[in-house]
Amino acid sequence: MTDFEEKLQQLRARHEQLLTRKNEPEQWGNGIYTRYRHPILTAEHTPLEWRYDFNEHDNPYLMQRIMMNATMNSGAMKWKGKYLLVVRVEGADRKSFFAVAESPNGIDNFRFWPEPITMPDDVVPATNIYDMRLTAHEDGWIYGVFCAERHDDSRPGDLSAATATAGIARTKDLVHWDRLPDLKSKSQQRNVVLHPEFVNGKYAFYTRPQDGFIDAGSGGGIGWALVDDITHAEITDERIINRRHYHTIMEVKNGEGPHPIKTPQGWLHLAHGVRGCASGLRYVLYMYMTALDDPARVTAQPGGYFLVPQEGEYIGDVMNVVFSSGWIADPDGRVFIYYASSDTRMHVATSTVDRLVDYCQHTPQDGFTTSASVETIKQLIHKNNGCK
Ligand code: BGC
Ligand code: BMA
Repeated sequence: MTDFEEKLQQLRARHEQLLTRKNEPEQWGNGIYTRYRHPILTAEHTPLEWRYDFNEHDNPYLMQRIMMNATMNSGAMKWKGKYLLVVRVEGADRKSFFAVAESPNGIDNFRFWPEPITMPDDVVPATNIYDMRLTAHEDGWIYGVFCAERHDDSRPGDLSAATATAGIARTKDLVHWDRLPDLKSKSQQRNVVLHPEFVNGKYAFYTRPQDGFIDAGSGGGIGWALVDDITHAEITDERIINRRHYHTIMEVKNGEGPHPIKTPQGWLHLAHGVRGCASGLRYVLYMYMTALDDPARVTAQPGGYFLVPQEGEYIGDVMNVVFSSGWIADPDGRVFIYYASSDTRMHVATSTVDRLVDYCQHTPQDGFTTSASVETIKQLIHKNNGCK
């Protein structure tokens, strides 16, 4: 065996070891969900074939020819008995692309399919696409709705000026994707999510109108819009169903995560909230519920955050961020929450539908002032004292 062959063998063995590493639940949590010790996907999990040239003659030093930077913000669904993610993979060149990874149990042994997704372009090609939400819609198609970013050519001098639009594609097998025209909307849009059922016979979208590329500005929060024709999706009427609020975890921005989970008690929603602080923007996850007969009517809004970065999760490309665009509810009631930390790696936390509904219905609401929060704490103390 040559040196090269030996090095290659070691590389493959190490990679295989990483891919088959068993994940372990963390013992102490908040009772609401269980986190796991290891990230489920990192840049190192991407196939070696995507990164190395294995030809000894062409790559005598066995160097990475294409480096991968991150795996994050993934759509998720159960597919043929497997837990499947459409991962936002980002290369060293800052271009994101989508790639499918699957696991037999939802918590470890995630493995990428051999090739990234070839996503057809819309009429005006995007520079970058990211953060796909997957929806197996009752019309029989699997939809991917994602952000398509383009340079804002109305500001030619500004290299950071960009526009965010919702791209829409659909598939039956997650390999071949048909691109539909981007969502037409008066404002820019990111974090657009397709509801899995028809509502009044129409396609229903969670939206996030925003004034600029970064700023939600006058965009009041998570919106709701019904669309007649998904093949020419246009928002004509949009209303805000979950508002941002001063001095909360979602003061600056919020956005729908994956599409909500249907439960007998209503739709369970996972979303992200953003606030500004001295170290930049802080992204956390929160939950809310809406009515079964009206997915746009909020019925429960637990106060505060649901999940925030912890320990090593704080560190990464964009610090102090957790973001979720995918979760899977199993028929037995288990829920797999897939989240990325600091735009760098993917994690899982598990819970159950019952626990999440209980969390939404029995966590005190935000009273929006210190006095109200202290009252809420005192009520709990008094209740506990009464129990003695
Ligand atoms: C990045 C996204 C980010 C957005 C707004 C994009 O260029 O790819 O990750 O959410 O900018 O900051
Ligand atoms: C956004 C999101 C995510 C990202 C986050 C933090 O606006 O859409 O892509 O995780 O910023 O960078």
